Amino acid sequence: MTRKTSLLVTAFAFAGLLTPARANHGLTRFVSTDGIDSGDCLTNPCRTIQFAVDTANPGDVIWVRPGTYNENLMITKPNLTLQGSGASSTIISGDRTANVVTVFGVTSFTIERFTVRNAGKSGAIPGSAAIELNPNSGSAMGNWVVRRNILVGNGFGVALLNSLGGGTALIQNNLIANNDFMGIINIGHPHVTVRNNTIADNGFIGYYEFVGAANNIVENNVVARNGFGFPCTVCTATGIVVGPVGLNFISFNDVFDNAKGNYAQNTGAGFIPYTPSGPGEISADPKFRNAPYGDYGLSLDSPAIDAGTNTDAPPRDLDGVARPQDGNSDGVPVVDMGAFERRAVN
Ligand SMILES: [Ca+2]
Repeated sequence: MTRKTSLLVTAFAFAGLLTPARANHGLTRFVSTDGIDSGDCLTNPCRTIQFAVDTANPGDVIWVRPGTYNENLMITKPNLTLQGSGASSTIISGDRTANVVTVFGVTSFTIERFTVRNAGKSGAIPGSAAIELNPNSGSAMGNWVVRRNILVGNGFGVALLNSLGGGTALIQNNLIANNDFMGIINIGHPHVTVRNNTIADNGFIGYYEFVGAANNIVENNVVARNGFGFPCTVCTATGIVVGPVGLNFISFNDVFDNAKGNYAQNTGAGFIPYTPSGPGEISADPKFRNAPYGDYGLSLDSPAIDAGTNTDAPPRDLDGVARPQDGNSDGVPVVDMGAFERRAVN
């Protein structure tokens, strides 16, 4: 190889290093409240997320700039990523009649860093969800990711419907609060990980699994004060309700003050109470900073601080704070339970 050829090869190698995202994830398309719904959303941002979704190819990333987007999204294209600019600043607000984000008949999908609110709430269960992930018939679940979102003011936070097996789902670092019915409903999906979420003040049940859900991990969550908004005469718990006991892994959660009890097994014929055998479970007031005003961060004396497991813990919290922090100043940084990591005091 001549020196000139070698330099060229080096130059192309560096060019490759500079553009790995495009090679791995398709194109990045942009949406902004001052955009226009025309073209391809690549150079000039579009106005609506739905237009960008309809324009995208499978594997694309749709980057949404701060603002409020009054939309009910229907996504039937595989392997898209909806990327907000931060949950507190990037809001998808539904019309209060239906799901806000419906992902239907596709395998893989990622949504992160949005507030999603105003799904339909009226009418009988099941109502509508902030985010419904529904593989429908003919498409096994691939990899679903719901990460670092705020899901408030809906019927359900996250609804995983129509299990067909296969694939995984990760629901991580979300605040799921003040929804009328359930925080998370899982209709029989296996291989679901529910980690470091704050699931509180939902009207009916915090996390609910239907019979058949197995090999699921529920850890490092705060599940508190669910079940006070909706009457349930057969419920023996409104905190965490699992399918088959012994095939799911419940550990390092703070499950506290749920209206009808904290844990139950759903047998299909009814609920029976049980106590999870996993380590690290506590039931104590998580001491949110100011929940009535939407601040579900942890007060200095919260028992959820440094009480999770660092194993497989996410590297950041909902707000982007690095995990783990040494929140109790004992010299050992340990991840907090819930969606918010309290910063160490130096
Ligand atoms: Ca900590």
